[in-house]
Amino acid sequence: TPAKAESAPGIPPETVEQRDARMKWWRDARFGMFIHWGLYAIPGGRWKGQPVGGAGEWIMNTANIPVEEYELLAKQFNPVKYDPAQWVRIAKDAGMRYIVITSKHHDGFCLFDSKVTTYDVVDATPWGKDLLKPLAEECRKQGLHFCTYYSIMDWHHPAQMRGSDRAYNPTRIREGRKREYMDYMKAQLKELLESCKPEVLWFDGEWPDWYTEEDGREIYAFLRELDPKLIINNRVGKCRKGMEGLNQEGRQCVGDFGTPEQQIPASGLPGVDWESCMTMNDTWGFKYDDHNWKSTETLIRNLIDCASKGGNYLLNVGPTAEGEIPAPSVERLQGIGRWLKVNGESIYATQASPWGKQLSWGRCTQKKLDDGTTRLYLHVFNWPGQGRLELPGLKNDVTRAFLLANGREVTIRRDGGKIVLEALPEKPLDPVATVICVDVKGT
Ligand code: FHN
Repeated sequence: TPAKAESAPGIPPETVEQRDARMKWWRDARFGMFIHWGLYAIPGGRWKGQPVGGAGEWIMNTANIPVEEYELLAKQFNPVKYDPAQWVRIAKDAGMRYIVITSKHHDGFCLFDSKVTTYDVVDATPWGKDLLKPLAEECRKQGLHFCTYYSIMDWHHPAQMRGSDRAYNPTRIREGRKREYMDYMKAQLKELLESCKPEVLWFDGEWPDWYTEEDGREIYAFLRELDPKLIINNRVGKCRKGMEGLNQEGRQCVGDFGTPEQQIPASGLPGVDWESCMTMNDTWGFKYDDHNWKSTETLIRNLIDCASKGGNYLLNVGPTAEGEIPAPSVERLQGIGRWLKVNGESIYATQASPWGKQLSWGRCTQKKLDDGTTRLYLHVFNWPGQGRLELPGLKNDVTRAFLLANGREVTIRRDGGKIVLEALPEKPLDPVATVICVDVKGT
């Protein structure tokens, strides 16, 4: 009998092969766009003329805004510059292979047409149209995978009450109303699946105590029954270790991949699917006053770092209330796209580095080629002097080595237990990361 990949109680049984087939596109994709968009983009981190600290999408909580007051923002939400074709084009040109957008964040406001609430973009805003459906259609048209984020914690739903601890603020459930909220979630998730067919359901806000592991299994099983191919992150259940995002050891966890947040694991995690989500500045939702942008170099190296450890990189943008992706984000995405155009082969559909430890000069990914050889992609961050680079502990025969960007061959010399690449150009072809391909026999 084939091994079961997922054996948590209540979860549909699946063989390893079935699971591999279901996860294939996602594992190969390596790079996706996260989009945090909602009413919070209107204040953009300012409330009543005052700057509000923390992430922009948390403003309702951080500024302690009552539901009735926050709700009024919906009347102003009119994203006249929203151009889903352009958003998808920006993601695609950046080399991203999928998009994950907030369908409902912690504030409870829905970007899709929900029949179980009027607190959505269709019923409550001057815009009056579903925002997710056209994006989903554009994704399919331009060949990207469309995915949705959904928050379990909900500061607007009457079954939940915001806590008094404003920094962390898990909600409490009102007496006897848990089932009502579970059914609300299931109704909305079904609506989402039917209206825009997301390929990943990316849960969040699972930490309030009233939400249990068992609830997670119920939601997971419900969704996989509706769409057996769906991929669901581990925040559907209660297994993740804080922002480290990976599952706690020794537990039967629900969910298909781990979710490190604002960090990248220190080393590869054989047999574990994971995706690091990260902001480009210090907020997920748009903030007028956040200019603390990471450099393009950092973002490219983060993507490489994730790939070298067998994970995906989900990079966030926070569009404005009018519907524009901020220019600094677009610039950075263009820079990443330029690098990937030349070096994408070294990222997509690759596996983690064969070297467990980090290498002094950079990172490595690998891929099995059709002829059975393995191609190592050396991502050189620190270009070596004297035109030579040492590869420790490589016992396989090396058949060929060349620079990915221009195909120029590199001299290979065996020196005992290590391989030395020689006659490298004096300067890197790209100072961010120059990729050297090394083809070796076997694995
Ligand atoms: O509280 C949220 C936060 O606003 C944002 O959505 C991130 C994205 O991963 N997740 C939560 C914190 O874990």
